[in-house]
Amino acid sequence: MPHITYIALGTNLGDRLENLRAALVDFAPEIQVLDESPVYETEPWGYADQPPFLNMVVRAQTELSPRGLLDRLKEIESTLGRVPSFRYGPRQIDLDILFYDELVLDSESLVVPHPRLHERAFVLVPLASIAPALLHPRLGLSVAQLLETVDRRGVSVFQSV
Ligand code: PH2
Ligand code: MG
Ligand code: MG
Repeated sequence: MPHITYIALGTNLGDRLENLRAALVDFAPEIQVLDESPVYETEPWGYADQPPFLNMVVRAQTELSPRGLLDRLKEIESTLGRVPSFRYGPRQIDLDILFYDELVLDSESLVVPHPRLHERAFVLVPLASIAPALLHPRLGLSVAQLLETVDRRGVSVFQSV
């Protein structure tokens, strides 16, 4: 049974557009991209003294389990040269599971929906461009409603791919 998942991509080191493109190429064949947001340039959140990010969100289909998907995303991150950094620090590529069907999961290694997505304009702006009506299964609010609660300054369209 295929599952629908939303994945956030972020990068602020190296050739940022190329990092996004390379990650999308590596998603195949297990993670089939169904829809892509534009690419946004975003001010760093959480730790200010680092280069600006490029962020985007995709809707994808997969037969992988949540854990299998997480492992595959971690594998792609290391293939693309991600090296360990500190919390909220700079990174070559970051691939985060935002939603997985209507799953609500709290485990030590994986929390779905992503626990901070509703606070982050750099996630909500791209997400709202492809799925404004999507309901957050824990908060019971749509992505468009969540977007109204955050400060969108510092998030601007970089390009549509
Ligand atoms: N990722 C972080 C920390 N801060 N800021 C922006 N603008 N975009 C990100 O993807 C991002 C961040 C850690 O995951
Ligand atoms: Mg992240
Ligand atoms: Mg991550």
